[in-house]
Amino acid sequence: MKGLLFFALYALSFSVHADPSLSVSEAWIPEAPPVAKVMAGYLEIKNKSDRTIILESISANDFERVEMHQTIKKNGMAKMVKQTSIKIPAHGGVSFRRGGLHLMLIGPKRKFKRGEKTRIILKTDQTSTEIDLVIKEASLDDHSAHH
Ligand SMILES: [Cu+2]
Repeated sequence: MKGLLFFALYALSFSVHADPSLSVSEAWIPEAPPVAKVMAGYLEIKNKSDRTIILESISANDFERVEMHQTIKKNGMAKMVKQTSIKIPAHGGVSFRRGGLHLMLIGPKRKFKRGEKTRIILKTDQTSTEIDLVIKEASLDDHSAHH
């Protein structure tokens, strides 16, 4: 109950700001063991505008830092490469999903239960957008297997 109240107050402490040219869907985090030092984050971003938007950085209150990673296969090994920025083409989109481009949520500052949300802030070359990621059950092909 105490946790719930904390979570409610926490959620209220933000004012949502969204860039109308971006639409975000399927934003989620696979549930990880409480000892996990890093979690993966997935989302779909659409750019509804007529110009390319550059995603420059991501921040979150619940994590020490958030990185954008690209998983690449080299000599049969999966390797993650940190991305400094991501281009979201005009009238196009970018998918952060398992086995490809993904968010790396590093140093969780609290525990997450299934169904809870955590807010991240996408900073682009135009503005910033706050979105909520939902903690969901991780399926068998969990990203954390390659960490
Ligand atoms: Cu990664």
